[in-house]
Amino acid sequence: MVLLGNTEYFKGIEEISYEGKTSDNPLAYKFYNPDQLVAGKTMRAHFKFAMAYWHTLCGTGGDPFGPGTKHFPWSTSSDPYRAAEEKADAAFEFITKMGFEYYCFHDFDLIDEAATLAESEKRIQHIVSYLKEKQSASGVKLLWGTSNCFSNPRYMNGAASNPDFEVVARAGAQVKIALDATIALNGENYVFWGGREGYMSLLNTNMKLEQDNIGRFLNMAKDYARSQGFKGTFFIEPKPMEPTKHQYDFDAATSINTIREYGLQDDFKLNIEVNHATLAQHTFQHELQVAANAGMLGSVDANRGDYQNGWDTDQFPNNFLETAEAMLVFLKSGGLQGGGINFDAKTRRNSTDLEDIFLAHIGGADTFARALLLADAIIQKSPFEDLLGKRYGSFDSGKGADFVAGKLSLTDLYAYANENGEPKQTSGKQELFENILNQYS
Ligand code: XUL
Ligand code: CO
Repeated sequence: MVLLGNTEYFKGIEEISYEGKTSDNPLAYKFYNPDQLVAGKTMRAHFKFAMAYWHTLCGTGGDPFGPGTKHFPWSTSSDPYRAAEEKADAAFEFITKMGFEYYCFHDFDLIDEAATLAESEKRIQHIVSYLKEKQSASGVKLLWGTSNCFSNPRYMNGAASNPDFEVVARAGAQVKIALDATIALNGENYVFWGGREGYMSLLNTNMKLEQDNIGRFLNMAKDYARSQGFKGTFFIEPKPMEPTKHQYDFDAATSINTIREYGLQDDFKLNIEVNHATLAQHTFQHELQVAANAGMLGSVDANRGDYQNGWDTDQFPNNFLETAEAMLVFLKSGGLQGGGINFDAKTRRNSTDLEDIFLAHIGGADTFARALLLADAIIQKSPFEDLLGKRYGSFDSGKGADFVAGKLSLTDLYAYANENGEPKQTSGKQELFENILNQYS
């Protein structure tokens, strides 16, 4: 294992390896076996697991009722440059020990924002060259970069959708710098999550202008990145609410409309986040399927919400049966286009041991691995596909096949229905499908 900085931050924790289901070592994978082939690909290649810089290195557990609880041994220096290097050292030690290959960041997760744009850019450039060295020494890669255009108070009314052009331009400058950083680090993709792109009250909002400005802004960002040689994919990450009441990219279907309306369909796909799906009153698998149907299933932010409340709790995934329903969509639609599984998840405020960060990511990776194995078994061995095929069998031949081929008119349907009388009742068999999921687990 390569340790790149001088300090070891996660002392006593070695590289996490696969020990199988019977292992009682909490710091071992029970299901995630990176080299194991599933449906013709290694688990490593299916998932491209990534660490999220913001939660793992920056989130100390503060909530509206109290400050952070976690005492991270990195970012201790009062010099922002040195503090950022410490954080990068900890990040790469963590990623390497997890056996992950990827990470994701917002610009100012990497290094603190400065008082001026020029100094902020200088800081980003410094940490980017530091990260470049760490990437080449370790083989770790950047899954995607993004810019935080929502935390700074200047963005309280939005970034690209801000009613004030001064702020829109400032956001443009920030995105340019974040794109430069992503490109310099060979980032494979670039994410736009809406942040404060939405509104609280229609009374003070020109919704049409705000949405059109987002369309213009995304096109500018795409054109700039392409002109700089960026070959990767842009992702929109849908979310229905939080921080604004009405987020413009509410869910997958709404975001696909944004992409198509502004002519971005050749360059943009979706990054689907589990907890964002459930906040939109959808399931994760529904959002994956909507994205896949449009050929836009790009990447995943893995986490989970909480059944008893309605906000973005960003917990680590731990329900393999639910995740298996998502992995059925994942496998049947051919996986992710360009992206990976980024753990956009945080340990709970009272999980204060450094070890907990490892346990959480191990649990998340094992949940996805176990779910993938289950989904694969269902597809390969169970009657699931046959049952599904039979349910739609009336479209395989005769008039049903003519209908699918676009050969029938409404009057043809009229004539057919008149001839054939009342359709016979056909059960949807939902419980049978659910039982198969249980049986093969
Ligand atoms: C917010 C969220 C973000 C995006 C990147 O809910 O998920 O962290 O993933 O900006
Ligand atoms: Co996210």
